[in-house]
Amino acid sequence: MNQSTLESHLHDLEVDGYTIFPDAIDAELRSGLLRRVREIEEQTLPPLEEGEDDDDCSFYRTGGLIENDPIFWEIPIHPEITAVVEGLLGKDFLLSQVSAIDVKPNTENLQPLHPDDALIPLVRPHPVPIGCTAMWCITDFRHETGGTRILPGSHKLESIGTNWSADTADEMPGVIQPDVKAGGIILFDHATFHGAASNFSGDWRMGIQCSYHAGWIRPYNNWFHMIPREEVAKYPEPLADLLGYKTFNGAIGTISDPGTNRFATSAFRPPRAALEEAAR
Ligand SMILES: O=C(O)CCC(=O)C(=O)O
Repeated sequence: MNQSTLESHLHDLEVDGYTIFPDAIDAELRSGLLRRVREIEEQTLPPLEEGEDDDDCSFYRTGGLIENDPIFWEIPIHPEITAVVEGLLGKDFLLSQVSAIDVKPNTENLQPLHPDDALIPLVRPHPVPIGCTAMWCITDFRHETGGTRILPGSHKLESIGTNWSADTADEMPGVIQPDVKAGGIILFDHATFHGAASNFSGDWRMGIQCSYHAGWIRPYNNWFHMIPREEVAKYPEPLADLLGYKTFNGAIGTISDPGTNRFATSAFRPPRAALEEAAR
């Protein structure tokens, strides 16, 4: 990506709280992702329990993608997206969470507008961006299909002047639903209010949400528990880095050696050492 495109995405994120990358997903990769998520849904969706009705749920969410199949490794390390994420969050940012969201056809699904950093106890607006989400549009995203709703500029607001988890927040003026063709990616600041929407079409609407955090904030997922080191040792290095096998600013996230050392600096090893040991 050239410098002016990078700057233009960063400008959109700064002003509107989101930016769009049309045609950002390779067509073969996109159809592979669609196929694989659908297979996982079929294989892992639990049977309905007594009294449960599948019609009562409006979308399926699929987690554990990275560890499920190497096809998903491409997502967090997408070169254009990560260049912009680094511009937004700074060096040494981390992968926070990856999951697929498949919204059913002809379904009401007004997920309350929310910021993805709602659980972080910092006052709004934040002095610096602390996280962002890349929504991979695996199928078409638009009003009819239940494309993600976004309140532009809301990352700069202290609040949106209403109880945002109440239904009334969904009627807020200014909320948009960007028209993004399958293969595009919407990147938004975690502080930007957004939410899934009703799907009026006869087709499923699939997105894969890939979320990142600044390197000094704890990610949503605990990758160290989710993926054994022996597996991570086989991952591409940039992906292992994103899971936390690198330091922030050279010091945060290191491995302390047990025992006494003469010099404090010699007591720490980079987290990558754990992968090298696992691979041996
Ligand atoms: O699927 C969407 O359009 C948005 C989903 C979302 O914001 C969420 O699950 O947090």
